[in-house]
Amino acid sequence: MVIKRAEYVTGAAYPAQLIGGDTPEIAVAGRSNVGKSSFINLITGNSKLAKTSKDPGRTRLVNYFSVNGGEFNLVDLPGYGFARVSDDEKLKWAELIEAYFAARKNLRHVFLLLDVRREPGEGDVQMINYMYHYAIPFTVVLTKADKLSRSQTIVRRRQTAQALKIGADNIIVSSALTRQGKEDVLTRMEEVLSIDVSQ
Ligand SMILES: Nc1nc2c(ncn2[C@@H]2O[C@H](COP(=O)(O)OP(=O)(O)OP(=O)(O)O)[C@@H](O)[C@H]2O)c(=O)[nH]1
Ligand SMILES: [Mg+2]
Repeated sequence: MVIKRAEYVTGAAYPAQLIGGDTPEIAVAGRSNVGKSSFINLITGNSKLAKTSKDPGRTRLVNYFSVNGGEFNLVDLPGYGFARVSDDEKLKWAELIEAYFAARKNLRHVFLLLDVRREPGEGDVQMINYMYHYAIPFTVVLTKADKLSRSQTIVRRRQTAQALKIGADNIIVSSALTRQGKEDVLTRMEEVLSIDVSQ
């Protein structure tokens, strides 16, 4: 997969604003500050496409990016697990995410991002349960690999696989700084988009 161009399409704050249509979608999910927006910028090769921030909870919208002039949409989902949000906001988040997954017709794959240094949290497990519930295929990505040594990363990858009961081969290690993992993600995207879902 070569991403030649990517443009911001729209951000949905409410379920009614989620976009339909037939364009395949690949979503990026994970807790606040895990590096979702940075991951989208890494994959598209455009460091200014998705807004990144040191302050957790920056992305409150479901943000759509159109790749290669409509080949597919990359979707930046709002992060969870941010302690300093009100119950009202948490509810709004849950409604938006529920509505997103419920109208998941074109959703081909989710990249679930986890910080390589952290144990999967409650929100991560909930997200995985959503994906099993709706039978949405997903790949786990360990972000910020530049923060650990190679050997520490290998250990974290194995531990994460055990904690989530998934194969270690199904986990991609990435870094927005060193661009590690970019090619693996692009290869996976190509695979998931080439699966014939019409039957
Ligand atoms: N060292 C390092 N820092 C990273 C990496 N990816 C993201 N960051 C930093 O982590 C912080 C959060 O990154 P974002 O991409 O904004 O995270 P997000 O998941 O989109 O956050 P929300 O939109 O708030 O949910 C920023 O300060 C980024 O520069 C990485 O691979 N390595
Ligand atoms: Mg973000």
